[in-house]
Amino acid sequence: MSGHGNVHVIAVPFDSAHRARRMGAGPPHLVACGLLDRLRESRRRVELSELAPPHEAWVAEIRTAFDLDRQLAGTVAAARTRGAFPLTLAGNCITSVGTVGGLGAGTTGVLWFDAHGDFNTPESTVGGFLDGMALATVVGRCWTSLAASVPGFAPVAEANVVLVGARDLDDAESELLNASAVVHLRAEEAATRLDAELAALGRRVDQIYVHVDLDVLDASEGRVNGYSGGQGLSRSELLAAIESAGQRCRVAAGAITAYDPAYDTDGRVARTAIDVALALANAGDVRHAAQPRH
Ligand SMILES: [Mn+2]
Repeated sequence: MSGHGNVHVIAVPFDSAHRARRMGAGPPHLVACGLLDRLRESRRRVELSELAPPHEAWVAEIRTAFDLDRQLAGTVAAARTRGAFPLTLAGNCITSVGTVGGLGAGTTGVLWFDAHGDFNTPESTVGGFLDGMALATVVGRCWTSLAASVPGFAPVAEANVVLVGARDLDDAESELLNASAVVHLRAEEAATRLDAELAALGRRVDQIYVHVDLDVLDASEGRVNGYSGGQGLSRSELLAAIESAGQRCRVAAGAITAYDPAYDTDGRVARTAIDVALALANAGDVRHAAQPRH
């Protein structure tokens, strides 16, 4: 088979239940900037779906997030059944619960790029933003009943999570993270330590989900959203890290989240996001190419 597998791009253009507002505007903007065309340049078949909450549903931040996650899990699972690589474009990081659910059975690891820990719980949060609890939800620390309603979802073992680039942590969140088994690499440690961590992760799990909250990027690479800043990864470090994930692990799905085009006044972040999409698809291809040897 050819090295380039098909890709199913799944747009979830919501931020806190608002469609196409703030970071919810990111997915349609990236599509308008040519993300699908870029993936098609390597002769992939690329499909696009856009998710929306059920018409009759009352809209509320938490409820709607999990409505979307339930749909996303089904769409991701269907893409995998067809042999396509699921690539989620989302406003919010809480979509990670749906994407992980769609990967279903098997041991799943997570490589999570983010300026933030997303490791608050309903008890520790002072901001009340559901996305600040996204990784904590993925590992089963909170919203456990709602997460259990997402088809295929099972909490990811904390030891199988590698968090890269988080530098903007609340005090209580920082304590929770330090006491957890999550592998946390600062941006400046990625170049020297990430490859070995991924090699070890690849031996522990069947597959990984690669979550790219674009605000992991260093401030010098552009402004990603209203929460971004501080010392993060350069564009080239981020792309190299995703490539290394593809070599060390079976990358089963990817996501690009938290991009608010209103902050990206010179369009640099959009160009980087499209490079990241291609890097994720390529990392997924390594899995396809490697399959016959398993
Ligand atoms: Mn995040």
